[in-house]
Amino acid sequence: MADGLGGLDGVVHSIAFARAHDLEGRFTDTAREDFLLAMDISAYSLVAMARRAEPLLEARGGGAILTMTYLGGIRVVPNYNVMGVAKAALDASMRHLASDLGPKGIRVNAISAGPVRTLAARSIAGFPTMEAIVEERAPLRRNVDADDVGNAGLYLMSPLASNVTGTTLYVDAGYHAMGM
Ligand code: 0WE
Repeated sequence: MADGLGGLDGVVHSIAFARAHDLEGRFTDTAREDFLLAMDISAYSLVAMARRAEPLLEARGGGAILTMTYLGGIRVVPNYNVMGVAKAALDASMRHLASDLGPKGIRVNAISAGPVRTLAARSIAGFPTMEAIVEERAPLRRNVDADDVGNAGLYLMSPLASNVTGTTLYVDAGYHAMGM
C-alpha cells in the first residue's frame, strides 16, 4: 500500500442492534445474553472495525472514523434501555480509539443525532410521540432528517475537521441543550 494504490481515507460506523423486546418495558429486566448482544453489535463492532481499518488509514497518512451515537447514552430516554448502555460504551470506545489512533493521524468522532425517521424507526413504539416532543421543545422546533446527519458527517470526515477528534457533534436541533 506504500504504492499509494491501496488504503482508506475514512470509515463510517453506523450499526446498532438490540432485541425489540428490550426497547420497551424495564431496563432492569434485560437478560445477560441480550445485554451482551446489544453491546457486541452496537459498541464492540466499532473497536473491531477500527482495528482492521487502522493499517489502511495509516497507509494514506491518516484519516477519519465516524460513529453514530444518541442522547440515550448519556441520559435516560424512556424505552431506550440497553441501547443507552451500549451507546455509553460506544462513546467511551470512540474516545479511547481517538487516543490510540491520534498519533497516526487518524481522527475518531461521533455524531449524536436526534430521532430520524428511518425504516428501523417504524418498528419503535412511540416514535411519532418522540418526533412531536422534539418539534415542541428543541430550540430549532424541528426534527432532524438524514441529510442533516449526512452534512455533519461530511464535515467530520473532511479536512475541515482536521484537528477535531474524540468528540461528539450534536445534530439534534439543539434538543440536548434543554433541561425541560
Ligand atoms: O439507536 C437507535 C435505535 C437502534 C435500534 C433500532 C432497532 C429497531 C428494530 C436498535 N435495535 C433495534 N432492534 C430492532 O429489532 N435510535 C437512536 C432510534 C431510537 O430507538 C429508540 C428510541 C430512539 C430515538 C427506542 C426506544 C426509545 C427511543
